Amino acid sequence: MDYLYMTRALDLAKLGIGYTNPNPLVGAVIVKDGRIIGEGYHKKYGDAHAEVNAFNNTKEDVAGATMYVTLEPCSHFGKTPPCVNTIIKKGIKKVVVAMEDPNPLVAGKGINILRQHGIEVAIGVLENEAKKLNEVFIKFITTGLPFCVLKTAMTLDGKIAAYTGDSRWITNEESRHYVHELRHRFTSIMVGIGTVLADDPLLTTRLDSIDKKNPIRIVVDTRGNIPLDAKVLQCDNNTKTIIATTEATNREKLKYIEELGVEFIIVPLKNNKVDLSYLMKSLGERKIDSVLLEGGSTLNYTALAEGIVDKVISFIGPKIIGGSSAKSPVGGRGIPYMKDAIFLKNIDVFKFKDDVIIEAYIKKE
Ligand code: AOF
Ligand code: ZN
Repeated sequence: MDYLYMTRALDLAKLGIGYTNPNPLVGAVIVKDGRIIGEGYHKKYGDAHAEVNAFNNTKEDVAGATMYVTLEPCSHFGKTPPCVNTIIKKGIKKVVVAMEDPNPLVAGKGINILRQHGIEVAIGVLENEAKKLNEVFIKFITTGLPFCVLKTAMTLDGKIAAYTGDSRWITNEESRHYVHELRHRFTSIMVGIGTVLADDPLLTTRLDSIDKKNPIRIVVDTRGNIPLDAKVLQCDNNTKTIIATTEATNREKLKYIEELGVEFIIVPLKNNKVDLSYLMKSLGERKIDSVLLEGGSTLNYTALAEGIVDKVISFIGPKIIGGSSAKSPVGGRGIPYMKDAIFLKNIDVFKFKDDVIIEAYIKKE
């Protein structure tokens, strides 16, 4: 039964996807006499924590009940008072948590306090699932750096466009819908200037439901080559853009871009390009916890070579187009020998109709 209730708590946590960043996705279920008497989840950054919402969503007496929560209850005064205090006060008898809170402010303290107050605590029910759900939070809270996912789409023969440049479409509608869900989920989306010049993309989230969120658009543009009429420079309250550039860019142009409501970050040069590791730190300082990297091939290679990528999501459309000049998802100089390749682990393969999707994590020493 523990698994069943925790599965429910995880499903509740998922309802917060896209709204809680940089805070975690958390769900909680209160069970008494074999019955769920309260449920809650963290709905939005800065709002009440999941545990408090679960208490608020029951009219029954919770004394003696068990609480299932996907993350260790907090013990610190943040935007809200510590959840452990409420759990103790309400007379909860047992707490089942999926994973310890990686937040150094909590990190086991919540569990200890509960135990000191005679509350039984069980840890690790559906731990892997909970960790996967909060992979962004885990990286961000422990390193201050955004979790970076490289998303690519290619034909079966490894091309991202035909030799003419035509690329609409490589993947099917279901795959493209999933990409828009990712855009909703991620705080930012990053492209290189080459992609802006070639495709003039909008990089917004296009999903039917109205309350979907647009990611902050980050354009890596070392020399400030972005055309002033590029679609990504059209900003409003829901669609922000950051240009990551260097001292090489003309100040007047940057001033003009700033007047359009676009922010820019001056980043040092590394090998004549924007230093991506530095950029990641700057984005982290701006509370940007996640980056969906959508290429093109030059930026993808630099990002992989610099070690900023954590995860890869590769879409493969069942088509073949050939052409030795047609580009592949990762370009750049390339790695000279197989032994030096970037290796992947924890490979997951699934399909949307006939498109094959591979999700995997970068192996880091
Ligand atoms: C959440 N929602 O449901 C739980 C959290 O910024 P604060 O003050 O809301 O505190 C955020 C921290 O609280 C977060 O980093 C995590 O350690 C802990 N638990 N946070 O946003 C929740 N349970
Ligand atoms: Zn809390």
